Amino acid sequence: EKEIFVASKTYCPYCHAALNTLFQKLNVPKSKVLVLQLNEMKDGVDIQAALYQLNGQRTVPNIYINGKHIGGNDDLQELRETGELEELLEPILAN
Ligand code: GSH
Repeated sequence: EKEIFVASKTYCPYCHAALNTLFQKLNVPKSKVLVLQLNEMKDGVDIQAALYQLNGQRTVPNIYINGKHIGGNDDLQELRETGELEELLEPILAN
């Protein structure tokens, strides 16, 4: 079951940083994260437009954790610094 969603682009350094934080630094299993590489998808532009309608964010990475919109990489890193990210990830890493 995927509890984290990351709309990404393969060439986006902020996406690389966000995915590196999740997978390398925080050891989130790949099985818990749905990563869509929008630039490789036929409907990627439409998905990005739909995300903008949902959360007002135009850029990637566009991150959700347990259905909660987190924002981009800068938002993710800020949550990490305050310790809130570890809290959000706790139930995901526990099972
Ligand atoms: N402050 C944002 C973050 O930390 O996530 C920066 C994200 C950003 O600028 N992403 C670029 C983007 O989405 C790609 S590297 N550009 C518009 C687009 O690709 O449609």
